[in-house]
Amino acid sequence: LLRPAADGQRYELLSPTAMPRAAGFLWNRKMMIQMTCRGYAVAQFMQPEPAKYAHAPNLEAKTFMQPEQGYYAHHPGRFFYVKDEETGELFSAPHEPVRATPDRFVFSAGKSDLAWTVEKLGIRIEMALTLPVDDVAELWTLKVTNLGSRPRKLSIYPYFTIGYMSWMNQSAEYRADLRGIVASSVTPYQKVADYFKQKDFKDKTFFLCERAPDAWEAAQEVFEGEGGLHAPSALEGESLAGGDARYETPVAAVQYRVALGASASEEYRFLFGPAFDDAEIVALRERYLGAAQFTATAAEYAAFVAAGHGCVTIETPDAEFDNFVNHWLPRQVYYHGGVNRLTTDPQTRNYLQDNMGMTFVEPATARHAFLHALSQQEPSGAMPDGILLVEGAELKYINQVPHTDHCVWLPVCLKAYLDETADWALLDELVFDGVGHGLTVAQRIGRAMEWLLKERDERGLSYIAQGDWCDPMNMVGYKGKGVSGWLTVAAAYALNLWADMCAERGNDEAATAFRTGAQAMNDAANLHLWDGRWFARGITDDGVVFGVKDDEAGRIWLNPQAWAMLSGAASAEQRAAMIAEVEAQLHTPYGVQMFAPPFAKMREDVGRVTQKHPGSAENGAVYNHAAAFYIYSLYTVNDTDRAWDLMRKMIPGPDEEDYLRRGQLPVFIPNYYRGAWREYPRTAGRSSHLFNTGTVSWIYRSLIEGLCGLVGDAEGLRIAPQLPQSWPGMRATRAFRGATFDVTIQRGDVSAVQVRCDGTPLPEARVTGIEAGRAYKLEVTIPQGQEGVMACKP
Ligand code: CEZ
Repeated sequence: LLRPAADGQRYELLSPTAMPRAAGFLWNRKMMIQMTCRGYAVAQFMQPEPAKYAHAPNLEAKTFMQPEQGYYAHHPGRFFYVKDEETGELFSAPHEPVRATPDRFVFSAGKSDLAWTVEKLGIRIEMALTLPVDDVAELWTLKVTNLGSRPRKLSIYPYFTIGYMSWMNQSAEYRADLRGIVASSVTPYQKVADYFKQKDFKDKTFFLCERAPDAWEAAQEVFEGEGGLHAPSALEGESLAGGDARYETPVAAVQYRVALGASASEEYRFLFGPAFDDAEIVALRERYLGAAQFTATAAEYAAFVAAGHGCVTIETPDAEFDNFVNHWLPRQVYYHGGVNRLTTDPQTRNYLQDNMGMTFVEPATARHAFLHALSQQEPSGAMPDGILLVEGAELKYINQVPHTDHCVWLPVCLKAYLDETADWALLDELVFDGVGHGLTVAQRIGRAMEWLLKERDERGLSYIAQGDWCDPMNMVGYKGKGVSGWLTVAAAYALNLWADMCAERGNDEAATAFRTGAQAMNDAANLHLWDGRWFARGITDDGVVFGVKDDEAGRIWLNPQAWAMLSGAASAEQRAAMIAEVEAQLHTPYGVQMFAPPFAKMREDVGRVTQKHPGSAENGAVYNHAAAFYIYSLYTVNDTDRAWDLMRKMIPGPDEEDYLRRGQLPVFIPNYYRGAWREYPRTAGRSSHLFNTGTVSWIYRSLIEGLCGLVGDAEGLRIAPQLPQSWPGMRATRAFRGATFDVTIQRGDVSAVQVRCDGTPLPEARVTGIEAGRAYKLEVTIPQGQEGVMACKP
């Protein structure tokens, strides 16, 4: 059904029906495309706001990418119909729209291309997609092979949907001069001001052919006719009619009539994407559309993706896990840090956490992002709800809803950056805000921490306003009084981290002040939110504590427990109780739920989260971002086996049953798997297929700092691996501060971690005086049944 290929560089799925939504994604500096194994596609590019060049058949709402995308027959996609001219038989690759059972099917997700092989009627279709690095265009290769020994007569019809472009103006025609179909439209608007904003939009969609086609059709309805997409009427005739679309839904369909001798094959290349005008189309055609250009572009794009390889590769007893970590996890981290989820105003917490991950992949980008975010700090010390990335960007959608957690992420994410780079000079950089006011990074973070201390009620708990990390928890505090239990301990954690950094810089006075503040918050959490076995989630505007044992729904939430471990609010005894309750109430075979039981109806003093479908997204799914916090927190308290178990469950597989249930290839972590495991077992475990998620930064960090235990400090690299009990050892190659560490970890009769560096025993499990450019060999011995030392200490 499923297998890694090319040394883990690719993943292959051998059925178009077993996991119909299984998908891969590609992105470059300006665009992203996600494609399912069956040929459906969702693509977006930035101009600078996200836009589409292949649309749904009706006008789409434009907001964030949706989880569990529904696909339907007319969904945007890239397809090739194949007709046997002699028998009239028809199939299509990769699978849609004809849905004929193939003789052989391979969907192969690569890191820098997506490829399919489909065999049917003695014909092999190979199709492949790659992208350029800096332009918005899809580079498609199609190879058609006659697998038999008799000559064949075929018609091949690329069918690239363009869809409903605009209610104001849309059309399409074949352009012999450009050798392709060009659709034109006007992005709809009503306000005059929008005319000026939109007049330079790329409102054309082109489908260019390297080889001139024999015929074409540009009107979707004419192509489909009465036959429907399974057997379009236009394919009944010898030749497509050569039609155009005049205020009709456009399509790019062309026809090649081809005679193939025994074992012969033909190759075709196409370019698909948006453009402003003919001149741009001509330029793109010249730049990309040709065999040599395709080869060169594919190599450049592969190099672009390969640059995001991350800082660690591992070899453990779990080969599938290694494969995911070595090839796919850093790729997803790199995607986030590179294009910020294709928005111009990423939520501040997302921007900071995505760049926390980028610390391990491209630290210079992370550094720049931290400075950029701080330049938008408000005079009060608050961080805005979103970070504007380009001139003219605006805070939209969720960023118009006031959330109170954004300051927390500054020290949390910076801590990872400083541990990795020891770039303490960053804290002295001057950052100017919008009104030209200059403060150093350290001063700005200090202000953010003071803001967190200030935004508390008389009990010392943090106000939630209309949301904290949990976006849709919008009605706990909309009247101005409700507080967040999670935010209270998260702020305490942030304050403690910042206090440590102040101390490291010799500012003991600030360190003491912030530590005292953190203690006060932890105390307040204990006084008002400890519910006997776990911490409550918050207190509503009307003073109702929720996330407690008497609650029918939303009884126990993961976030307050995870962060109470990080902040130090939880004693060892409390920790043991919380962890036991989390295990009993929240663990599922697919990971740990964000809370339980899910809400079955609206709770007006909690908000929108309770209206989501039970078990989806924040309403009691295995919401991986929250699970990742918990995993990280478990590593900080050396709960090694539990951390490992949950981390492993975040990746689909390795057995077939699990793949089928998740419905996803192990090439990314989705934002959630369906939860409501007790209430709706049929759908539990199903992947959202949404690869935008803060999860990956935290899992990469947990892997490096927790499992491998190879974490930096101001002077060097500390070594404190936390291997699952069942592992006798592992190997890791870790790039760190310009040096390379080849690390072998084994169990032995030692009572604490012992390290030999290039054959010489080290006095402590830490390498200092690291020289960039040098290769170090570390032999690490960890205790049998090791309880370990805290690598990522809270
Ligand atoms: O958004 C994510 C946010 O991008 O939800 C997380 C939050 O921490 C991230 O910053 C948890 O709430 O508004 C909503 O209901 C949704 O919750 C979405 O916005 C959600 C989606 O994953 C967006 O991609």
